[in-house]
Amino acid sequence: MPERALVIIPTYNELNNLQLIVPQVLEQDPRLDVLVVDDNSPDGTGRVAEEMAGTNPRIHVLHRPGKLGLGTAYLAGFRWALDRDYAFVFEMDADFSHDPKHLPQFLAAIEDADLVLGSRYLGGRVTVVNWPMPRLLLSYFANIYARVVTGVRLGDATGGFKCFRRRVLEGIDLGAVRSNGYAFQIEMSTRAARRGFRIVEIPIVFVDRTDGVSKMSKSIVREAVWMVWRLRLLAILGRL
Ligand SMILES: Nc1nc2c(ncn2[C@@H]2O[C@H](COP(=O)(O)OP(=O)(O)OP(=O)(O)O)[C@@H](O)[C@H]2O)c(=O)[nH]1
Ligand SMILES: [Mg+2]
Repeated sequence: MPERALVIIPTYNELNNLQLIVPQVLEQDPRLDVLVVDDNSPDGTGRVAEEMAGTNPRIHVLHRPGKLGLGTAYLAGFRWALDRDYAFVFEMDADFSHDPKHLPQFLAAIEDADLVLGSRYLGGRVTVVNWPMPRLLLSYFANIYARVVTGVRLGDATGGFKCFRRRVLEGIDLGAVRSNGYAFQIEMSTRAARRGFRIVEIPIVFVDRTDGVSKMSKSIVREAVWMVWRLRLLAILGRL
């Protein structure tokens, strides 16, 4: 039996994107399944996901009653995956910022790693397309800030295109994970690093969304500013 991989795609109003991206994900590798975690999107994304799942056994859907945030959507997806026999679990956005064509590179890299991060800032290069300069600067300096405060040296700690080996999700105390926005990405990778898991970064080209609207907010940034200090404190206390 080949080891199977689950691609978790959280959605909130991603109707057009989701219909296009799911088939593109599945065609990258026969080992891949998709789990859509939809938060009762007003645009009907959840209903369409359900229809897609009805026609293809590789597509699955989790419905939540309302917009509860990215972090808890992934945590629900991780638990769903751990209840089944997936060897690898991906995080991926629905909005085509994460190109499905990178998926085979993740699958190759995870052979020698516990966690593979798709990185926009690697080897002094910035591989982000179409972001306005303020957004790019925020992301770039957020990464430097996170690196300094957490002490974990990652090129792209806030990125959301990643692949976990099953044992990482089993090894992290998922019930203790608090952050819900970008901080969630920093928290998961920091916890994995502190637990001694082997993290490998691969370069990805990140393209700004062309359809739908961003769910980025000031409160998401604020959460990340404070969360890194919490992670530092927990590390000092030996509780990561
Ligand atoms: N289920 C669920 N999905 C969410 C939530 N917030 C964002 N998402 C999804 O998570 C993915 C990333 O969200 P985006 O809005 O693209 O956030 P972002 O990538 O940080 O922002 P942009 O770069 O501006 O697109 C997308 O697939 C969203 O639909 C949420 O509260 N619940
Ligand atoms: Mg996005």
